[in-house]
Amino acid sequence: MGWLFLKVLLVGVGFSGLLYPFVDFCINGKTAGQRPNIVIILADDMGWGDLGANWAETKDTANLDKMASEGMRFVDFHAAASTCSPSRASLLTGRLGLRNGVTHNFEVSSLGGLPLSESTLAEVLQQSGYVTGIIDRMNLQTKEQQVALWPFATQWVSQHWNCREKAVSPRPLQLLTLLREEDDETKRETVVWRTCILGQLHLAGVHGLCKWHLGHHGSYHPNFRGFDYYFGIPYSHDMGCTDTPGYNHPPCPACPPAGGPLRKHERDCYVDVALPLYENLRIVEQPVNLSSLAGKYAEKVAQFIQQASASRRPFLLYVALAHMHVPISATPLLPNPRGQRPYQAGLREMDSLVGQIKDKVDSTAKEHTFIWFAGDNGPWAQKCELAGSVGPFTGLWQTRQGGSSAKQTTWEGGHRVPALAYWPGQVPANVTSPALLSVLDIFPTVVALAGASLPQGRHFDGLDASDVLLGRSQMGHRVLFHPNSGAAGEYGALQAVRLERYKAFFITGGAKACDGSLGPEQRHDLPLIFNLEEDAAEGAPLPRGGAEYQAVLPRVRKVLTEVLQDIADDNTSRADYTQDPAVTPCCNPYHIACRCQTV
Ligand SMILES: [Ca+2]
Repeated sequence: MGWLFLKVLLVGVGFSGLLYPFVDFCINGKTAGQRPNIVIILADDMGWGDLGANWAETKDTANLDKMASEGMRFVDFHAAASTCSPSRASLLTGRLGLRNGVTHNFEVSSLGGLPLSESTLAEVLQQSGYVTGIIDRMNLQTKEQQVALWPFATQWVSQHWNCREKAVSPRPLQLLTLLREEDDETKRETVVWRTCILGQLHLAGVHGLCKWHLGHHGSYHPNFRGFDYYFGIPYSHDMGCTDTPGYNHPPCPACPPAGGPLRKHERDCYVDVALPLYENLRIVEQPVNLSSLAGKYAEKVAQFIQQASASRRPFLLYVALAHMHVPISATPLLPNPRGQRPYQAGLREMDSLVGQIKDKVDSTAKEHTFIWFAGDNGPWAQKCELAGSVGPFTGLWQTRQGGSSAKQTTWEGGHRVPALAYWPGQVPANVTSPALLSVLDIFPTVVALAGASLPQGRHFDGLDASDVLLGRSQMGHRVLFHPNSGAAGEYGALQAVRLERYKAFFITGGAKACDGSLGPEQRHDLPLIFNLEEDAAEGAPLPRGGAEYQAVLPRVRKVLTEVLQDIADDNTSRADYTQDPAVTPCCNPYHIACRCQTV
């Protein structure tokens, strides 16, 4: 076993930086100065009106407002769905949930995640050279061998990765013991290579730092979806107890103390299992300390950007923030002359974190880095004063019927999100773009900017918006489809259609509102059609007998029929939504709330 152990050490040492000058030398000639670094920052449950540059009533986003003045602000930018998992799945695949299979949220005990048949943005950039290709240069294997053995390596790691015993990756000796049972030498090498990367690589080109929420079990973990390094929480931070629960509505209790009794389930609260914080496959803190999470993210981002930019290799950094989802962190509230309201304090904390990321980019790789900031869906209205602002997009027709017109709905308040692009010298400064764009466009646009190729054999719903971003065009989508996300109809079904300035609803329904009301689900064979340019609040649909309605109706029906046919002809995936309590992340099953801390 001596040779194998030496290789483990060699790879580990290489990734930890001691062989870095050698690796750097090998790679620079190929990529230096040619392709931009990409930073994608995704805010959670942030309202369109939570961005001061969008909505003057908001005074808590000084850093984001500055980024808007130095870059491009999109005022008609949309989530790909109006709830977490499907919106994120579409960001990473460029495809609607009907194609990629993710139509609603995954749970703490979900066995599945984003289907493995889908290619993620990270995987595409990894294959195009954004991953360093260090292994080739270490002469462990050819790329073809790695690819051929990848399914085996993935399967092996998922079989041997036991969350209750932490990961195998930081334990090379344990790994070697397990590997003794594998006869095939090449397979052994692949596993060693892969697990070393997952456990040791801190200098990789593709970096995920985030709330993932696309499956955490086995092969669905981000480390197996193209991210060489992962630091973050596996799902929303209200899906597990913590010691500092922060602000929620209704409030949730802290995790039970050591030796405490099991408590009764409380409605809308997870009380039995603590929220984990991962570094790669390993749980490094459970429960996560929400008060220090933003600081940890800032530290990891700065570390990564510093190391990656020093190498002059292009990198992808995906930062999916916990902000502005509830619970709002109990961080000591930042000074606020207008009072100490938790949501506004949380907004300022998020703004400060984004400012720190931008400052780090500016001081290290300003001319070579493209930052794209966007929201994943609108505010969660049932959280009352802990929900954000929809700005002018109040969804009046729906709120008159009862229920909310924000998160989980296809009304503008749930679907239209803040978005900014920043790249000094490339993206024009202080420009407001009215182009109709979407989170779906991030995938094809970033692939184009990176000089990579779209995966073959599937259709995409996003478009390459690089001409818009670079100030060469105002042309966004003519048509955009909004999938149902929990408030009405079947999950993922396309029953709201955006066509230029018009929007048609074939189904309506309100999400749970602050007052507890739920708008009734209503189907409209003759759709409600709104003219958003004249009626941003979606208060009064066009009269069905009017000429404008009659002109728009056949066009809407035509594009809807066309997209459904296109999806029927496409290679589509199906997500596994089954649950098994055994896959609940738990670093210490002997503690009632799975408590541990290793950092
Ligand atoms: Ca969300």
